[in-house]
Amino acid sequence: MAGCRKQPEWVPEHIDHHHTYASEIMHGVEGGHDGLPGFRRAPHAKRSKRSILTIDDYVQGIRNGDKTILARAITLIESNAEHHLDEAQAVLDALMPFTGGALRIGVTGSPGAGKSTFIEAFGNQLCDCGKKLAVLSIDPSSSVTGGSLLGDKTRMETLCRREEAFIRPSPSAGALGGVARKTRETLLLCEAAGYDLILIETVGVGQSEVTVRSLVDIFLLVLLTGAGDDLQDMKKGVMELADIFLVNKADGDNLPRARAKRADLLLATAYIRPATEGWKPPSMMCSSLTRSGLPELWEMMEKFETFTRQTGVFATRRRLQNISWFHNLLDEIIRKRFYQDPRVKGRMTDVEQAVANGTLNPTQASRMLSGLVEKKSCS
Ligand SMILES: Nc1nc2c(ncn2[C@@H]2O[C@H](COP(=O)(O)OP(=O)(O)OP(=O)(O)O)[C@@H](O)[C@H]2O)c(=O)[nH]1
Ligand SMILES: [Mg+2]
Repeated sequence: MAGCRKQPEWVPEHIDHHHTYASEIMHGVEGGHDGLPGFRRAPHAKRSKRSILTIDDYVQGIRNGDKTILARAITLIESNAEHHLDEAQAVLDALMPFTGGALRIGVTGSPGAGKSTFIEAFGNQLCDCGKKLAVLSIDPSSSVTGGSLLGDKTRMETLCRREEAFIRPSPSAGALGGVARKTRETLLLCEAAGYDLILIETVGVGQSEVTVRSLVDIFLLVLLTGAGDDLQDMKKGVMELADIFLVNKADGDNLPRARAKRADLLLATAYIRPATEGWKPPSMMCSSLTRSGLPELWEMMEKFETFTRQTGVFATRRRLQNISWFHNLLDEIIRKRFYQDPRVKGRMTDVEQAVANGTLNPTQASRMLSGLVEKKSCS
């Protein structure tokens, strides 16, 4: 191997190449691991244990109610990778004829109101009655706390294990618009898989409940008893989204407080504009621990569904939701094309700087940049 020895890299170039040094560098091994002849993965070798699914595998699997395939399809939908987009949309397109059959229920309320515990109890009751249900969640705070998934897994422990139930936590933290789109598409996949009820849980901390309202047929507001959720402080806007008010934790020492809260609600709801035309939102009580009030709640939901189907509000709401979904998708495409346009990209930093320095006002700047793209479409 002596002939293979190289001078160390730090040696100046003019130094005699035959000089010897305390340290020498040897050529590295060539070929594969341990110097064995080069090893290349055979082209047909399996890269992962997960089999690759075709569009048809996804579609058939979901139609057959295969939860593993459903979960993988949702992961595909949630992927932000460009190359997954076409595949995900092909799966969704093929399944669209089988969607729309479920009752979509939104569940919102302040943090700790008992939403997950309620879904666990209510979900079990519905499964006992022969229903199949999927639970999805939108948690805008999950990027901060990171704990919601763990919390929900322990809160929905029995529901998790039931054959008739499918539970999927928040797609991903980040832009709510993106989460909403993914949740909608996930909801459609669950419908194609044959779930009769889709429950979407969200923490009522702002925009997320408006988003959920745009995805569901019926909207439930879960309220805390006692000191929490003071109706005076609660935003009127949030109350105007609800079809049913539910005072949870109506058990034990808390029962008198729950009753008082319900009485307050009855007064407060007399002055709000109902979310659903012709429907006066009822105020109900339940306990997710003792399960009291849950059968009555389901009866009320059935009544709501019958009422809205008869009046046509159900169908109208879904049509309007489809239109707004279409506009959201269109906005997304237009935005993406705009920001990826090479001319916009090329000028963006300069224009931003000019706006920051005050040499260009934001109105001029935005008109100027958007004008670049408009010119393109005219030519
Ligand atoms: N006494 C009583 N406690 C309840 C009831 N429902 C929920 N809790 C308790 O309230 C706490 C919060 O419950 P969760 O179900 O996690 O509440 P959540 O609204 O899902 O909370 P976030 O997802 O964090 O917003 C837990 O300690 C539950 O055990 C109920 O009906 N009665
Ligand atoms: Mg929860």
